[in-house]
Amino acid sequence: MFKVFDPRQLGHAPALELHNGAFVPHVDLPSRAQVIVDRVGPLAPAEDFGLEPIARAHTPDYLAFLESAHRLWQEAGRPGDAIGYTWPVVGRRPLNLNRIDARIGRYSYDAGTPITAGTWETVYWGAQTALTALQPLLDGRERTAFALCRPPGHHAGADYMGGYCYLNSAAIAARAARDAGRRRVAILDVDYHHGNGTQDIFYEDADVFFASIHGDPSTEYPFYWGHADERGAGAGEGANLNLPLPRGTTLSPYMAAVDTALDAIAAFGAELLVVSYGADTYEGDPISHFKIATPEYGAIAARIASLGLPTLVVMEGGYAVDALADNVESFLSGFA
Ligand code: SP5
Ligand code: ZN
Repeated sequence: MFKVFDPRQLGHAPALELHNGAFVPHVDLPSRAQVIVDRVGPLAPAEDFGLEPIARAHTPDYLAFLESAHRLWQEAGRPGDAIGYTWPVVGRRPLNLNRIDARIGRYSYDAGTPITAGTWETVYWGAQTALTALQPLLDGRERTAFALCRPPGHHAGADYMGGYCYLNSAAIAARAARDAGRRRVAILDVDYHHGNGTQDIFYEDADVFFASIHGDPSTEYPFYWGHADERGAGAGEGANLNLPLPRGTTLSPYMAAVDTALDAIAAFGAELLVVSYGADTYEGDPISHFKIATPEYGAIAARIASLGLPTLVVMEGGYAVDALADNVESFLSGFA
């Protein structure tokens, strides 16, 4: 398995997130990546594919915002991380405002996703990490690859950040695989939280199938996406599959959902698979509520591997840092 990690992803170190009415220490620590590097290495550094493949999944105005936001925040005399406090309600008319607070509100949907001094460099190299890991799958040198991306990406849409995510590395890689000639690409999202950004990016796309297994959004973040009746729209109708599961879900019902998703991906005729892997389905995760045990990740991955598709694993969430290396190692072992 080809594994990629770029150390330029360690610069993003958000201080605080808004949680249950108070600012608390942020859970997406740089150490999340470091403990995985220390276990599953050696990992190759990223090659630089530039902004063009990133701009195939994100809008130019959003990228300009993200690149400049922390500088504008500092120029406004603010200390610390840039974070929003006012958001336009759904349906509000589009306005091109310059005020940094208005721009953050326009391009985000929560207060868990601060922009730090190191955010742009980190997320840029996160996207390059996914693109680098994709290459040997495209030229047939490898069957599986692991992109150790940090921060996660699956909550980021074409023009918004949220859920600790800024650039959607899995979506960028899936689009790059299409652009390289793969006619049909599937994304299987097994993070605890629904991959709303990925769903939005491909919602009307008939050639990228998105399947997600996640905590039921009627009780779980991100609430406004991930319901079972969201099936895609326009040309993409039928190419989106949400499999919400209740708090407390254990391996057996989880694996039944994996089988449902894999059957749909096989029927779709995918030529390449991107897996958004979150280890926050782990029974000890501090912010999530499934009951998957460490050795069970290998069984889940083996089931996914039975599809026989070239597969790119992209790292998403997982916040039990003490168990994270074990969980990732277990998951990757299922592809061996
Ligand atoms: C990629 C990913 O897993 N994003 C998850 C975003 C979840 N944000 C909402 C949950 C807030 C929990 N914050 C807990 C802080 C406790 N110290
Ligand atoms: Zn998650």
